[in-house]
Amino acid sequence: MGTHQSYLSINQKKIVKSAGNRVGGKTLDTLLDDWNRVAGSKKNQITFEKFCELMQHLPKEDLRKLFDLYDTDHNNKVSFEEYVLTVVVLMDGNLDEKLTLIYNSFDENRDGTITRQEFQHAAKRFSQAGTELDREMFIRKVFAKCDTNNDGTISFEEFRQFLKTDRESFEKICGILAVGLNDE
Ligand SMILES: [Ca+2]
Ligand SMILES: [Ca+2]
Repeated sequence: MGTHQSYLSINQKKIVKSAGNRVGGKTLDTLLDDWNRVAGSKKNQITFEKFCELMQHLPKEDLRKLFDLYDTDHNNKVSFEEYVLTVVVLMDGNLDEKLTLIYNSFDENRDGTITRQEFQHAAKRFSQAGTELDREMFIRKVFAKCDTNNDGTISFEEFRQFLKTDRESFEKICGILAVGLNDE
C-alpha cells in the first residue's frame, strides 16, 4: 500500500491481518467474494467505476466521497487491502482508527499534516449544507479554531481535539464521513 504510511497512527497491515478476528470470518469471506466478482482478483485495484459496482447498495453521490476514504494512499484506485482496512475500521474501529481514516482522506499529499487548502478542499468534498460563500467563511472560521497553535496546519492531535470540542462543526465539515463516529 505504498511506502509513505509511517505517519499514520494506525497500523494498516496489522488491521488487515486481524480482519477475520475483528469482523468475523464470514464477513471477510463475503468481502472477498464481492471483491473477486468485481475486481477479478485480490491483486487487482479498482477504479471509481468498479467501486460503484462493488458498493451498488449506496447512492452514487455518497460513493464519490467514500471512494476517497477507501483510497488511503490516494492513487485513485482502491486495492483489496484498502477495502478490507476501511470496512474493518468502519465496522469495528475505535475512535482513533476512525479519525485516522478521516484525517488521512483530508491529507491529500500524505505528509501527515492538513494545510488550509487541503482542509478547504476536503470540506467542500465531504460537507453538504450551505451556499458557497457561507461555506467558505464557515470553513475559514473552523480552520482557524482548529489550528490551536496557529502554525497554519492541522495536526492529528488538533483534529482529535476538534471533534471533542466542536462536534457540530466537525460533522458539518466531514459530512458523511462523520456518520457512525461515536465517542468512547
Ligand atoms: Ca489506493
Ligand atoms: Ca498534507
